[in-house]
Amino acid sequence: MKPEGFSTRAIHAGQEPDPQTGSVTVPIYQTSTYAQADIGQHRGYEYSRTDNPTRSALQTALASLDGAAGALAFASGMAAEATVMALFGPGDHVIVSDDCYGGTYRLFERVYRKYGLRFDFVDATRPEEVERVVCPETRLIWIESPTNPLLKIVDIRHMAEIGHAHGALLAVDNTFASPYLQRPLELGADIALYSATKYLGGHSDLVMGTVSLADVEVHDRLKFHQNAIGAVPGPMDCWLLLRGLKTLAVRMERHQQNAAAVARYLAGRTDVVTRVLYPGLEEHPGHDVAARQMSGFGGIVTVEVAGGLEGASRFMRSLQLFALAESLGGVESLADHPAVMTHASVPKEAREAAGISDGLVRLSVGIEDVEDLLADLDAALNALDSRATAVR
Ligand code: P1T
Repeated sequence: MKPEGFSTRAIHAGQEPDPQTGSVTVPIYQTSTYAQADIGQHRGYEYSRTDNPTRSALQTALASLDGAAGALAFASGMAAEATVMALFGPGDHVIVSDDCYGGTYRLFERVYRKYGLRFDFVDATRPEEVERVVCPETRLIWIESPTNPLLKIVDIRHMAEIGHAHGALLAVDNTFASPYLQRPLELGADIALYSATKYLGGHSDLVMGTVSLADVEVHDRLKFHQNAIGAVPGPMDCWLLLRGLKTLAVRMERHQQNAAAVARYLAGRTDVVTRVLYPGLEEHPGHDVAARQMSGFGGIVTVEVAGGLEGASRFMRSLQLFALAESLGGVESLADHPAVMTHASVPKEAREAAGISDGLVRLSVGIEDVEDLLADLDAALNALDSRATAVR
């Protein structure tokens, strides 16, 4: 049989009908423990922190989608990150792409630095910057691509080459692309990590994280830490994520179709829009690399409006369909203000140096009818325009 396609695996991998009842969806094994026939005689399941059948099904599906040796699920994206970082110890050096989720910056700088890890934040879109700081103690290169919130594109294959030449692993936070649009392990990365809260779940109804591993030895070490630390998701959330995965491909197609239309529209509003960031726009500096390593450009568009914080605030308040909220990747459209909301934990100087200005608004373009989304944006920008004109 020829290898199955992405959507087929999303729906079937690890999800065969239940042998006992024929249930076509994986049962929610809402149990903490498992009866043993005799001391130490169990059927692969002893205790649900260690393993749970609903979580096992999910992990099998995730590994299949990423072409991984194995995958592991966690209670949140941050729990996944924290557990990955627990693989490292005092004196280990980590290179991080400078534009990353604010919580990632906070975890590394405010938590793991205390345990003797050293972090260098660099612009990974410039590989020479990574080469400049890499050293014999470098154990990990950590990148996002596209980055949150500036949608910078980092050349994953090139980062893997640099890392491996120095004996370091490459981890890619692939939250923004999802495995449907980009598969970091196929490009040479060792670890692909997700805030599954976003596109994988897709319905803004759960908080979870997942990690896919290229190598079985790294997988086994991370599984040891998953059990030892214990930041695991419950079976109900694993089931919701399994359900979300089944429609990942169709949702991503629609997300990016709508996002491309939104980006094109915003790029035409030069009267009140000062910057539009979307890797699908030819003028985006990462467009060529994105076209090479992704099969589409994703559903996030970041825009800078005139008038700084006041302009952004007026624009966001005027939106009717886009909810003013943190997070992204759900079916409904959301608007986030990185400087005050998701990236407030990044110091102001670091934010500004990276280009996260007060006028910046991150749009998670949902799968609603695109005409309605464009009309909503149009009305909100017009409100901005008339107020700006009135002030003048
Ligand atoms: O929120 P949680 O599931 O713990 O995932 C953290 C995380 C990790 N990586 C990336 C790229 C992320 O965007 C996030 C979470 N981000 C938001 C909540 C946000 O609105 O950007």
